[in-house]
Amino acid sequence: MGLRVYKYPNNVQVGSDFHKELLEVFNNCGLDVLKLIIKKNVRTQEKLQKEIDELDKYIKEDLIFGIKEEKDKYYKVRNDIDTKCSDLIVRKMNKLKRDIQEYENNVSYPKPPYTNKSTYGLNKREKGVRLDRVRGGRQKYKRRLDSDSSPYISLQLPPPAKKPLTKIVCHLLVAEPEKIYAMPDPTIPESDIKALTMLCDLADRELVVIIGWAKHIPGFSSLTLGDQMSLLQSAWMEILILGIVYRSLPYEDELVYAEDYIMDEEHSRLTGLSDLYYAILQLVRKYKKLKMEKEEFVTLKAIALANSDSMQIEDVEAVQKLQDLLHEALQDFETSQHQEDSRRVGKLLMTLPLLRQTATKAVQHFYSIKLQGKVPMHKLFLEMLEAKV
Ligand code: 1BA
Repeated sequence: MGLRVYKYPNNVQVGSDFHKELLEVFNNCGLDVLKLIIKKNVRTQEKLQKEIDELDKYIKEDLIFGIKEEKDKYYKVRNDIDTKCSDLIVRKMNKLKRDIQEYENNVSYPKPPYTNKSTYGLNKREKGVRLDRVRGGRQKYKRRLDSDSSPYISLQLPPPAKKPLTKIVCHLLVAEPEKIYAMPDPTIPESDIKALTMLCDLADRELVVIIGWAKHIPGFSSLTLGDQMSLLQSAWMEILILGIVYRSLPYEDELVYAEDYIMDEEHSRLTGLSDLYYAILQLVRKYKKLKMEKEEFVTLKAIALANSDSMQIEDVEAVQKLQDLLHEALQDFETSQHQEDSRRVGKLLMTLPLLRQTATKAVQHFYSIKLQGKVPMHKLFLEMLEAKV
């Protein structure tokens, strides 16, 4: 990152409270710089994405795009670019993980150049090492993690590093969509219709996001368009609900439908959603007990899509391949990150029946709301509801 911003005043005693407090200040400063860089990168990314979308539209509207060979060529080029990008992302993510580990182990910064216990007592070699560290970059520092020179550091040797995440899990983490906000209109009086309208609108917006997200699942875009559609039409509600469940993990008995739209038991009852509330909460409890991690959430979500048991799959083998790929990614993740529990993959997969059952209930409930005709619904949400029943 090159973000280890630090400057030591004179006479800092290694391991002293002051030293520790200083490190905290350095960390906060580095973090703020990082945030700024992320903000800038997001802006650049948005701008570039706009350009890509425009070019993509332009190319697809060109007559040449109607010729199969030309179309294939275009997708091959895009695929190559995606592969290169995802390699890059994996490398960056691994680097970031290493950096995080160093921060966590308090070995991110060189030690202060000298302490008020002057260096007279040290022999030449030790003095040399310290002077090295004054000017030396952190590369030098990293390789000189000798335990004899500082009790402070030697007591905090890093634990054996965990293996890097699999490429697919990294890719899914990066593809994870942004937060959504409901922004309820405060001038409209509260009612069950208002709440249901809000939920359907949120679901519709999140569906657009999910369709974009699915394209980032490695292998999904190479399925036929028909199969992509069939999988989405079977799994959409499971994916929506899993999203709510994951975001509700930090809360007690509340469901996060959007960052600013969190429903508790009473609100759910007043909206006629008690059954759904308890079903989703049961899932939340299961994942809380497992302490589900974000990596597991994103992979499980992709598995729910690939494993949605649509009756209309044309290329069953290709879908099976996608399932195998994602299953393997989850298995690899657990093998490297959770050696303590060899059954963790099974435990995670065994939550999927409850997810399916909950999604089925939700679809039925919202289908009956649609039939009553009192809640306005957007086109995509309606289309999905109709495809499912
Ligand atoms: N889901 C329903 C399903 C899903 C939603 C919206 C999310 C974030 C939350 C209503 C039809 C009904 C059961 N919300 C999320 O997935 C995404 C991002 O920051 C918070 C509404």
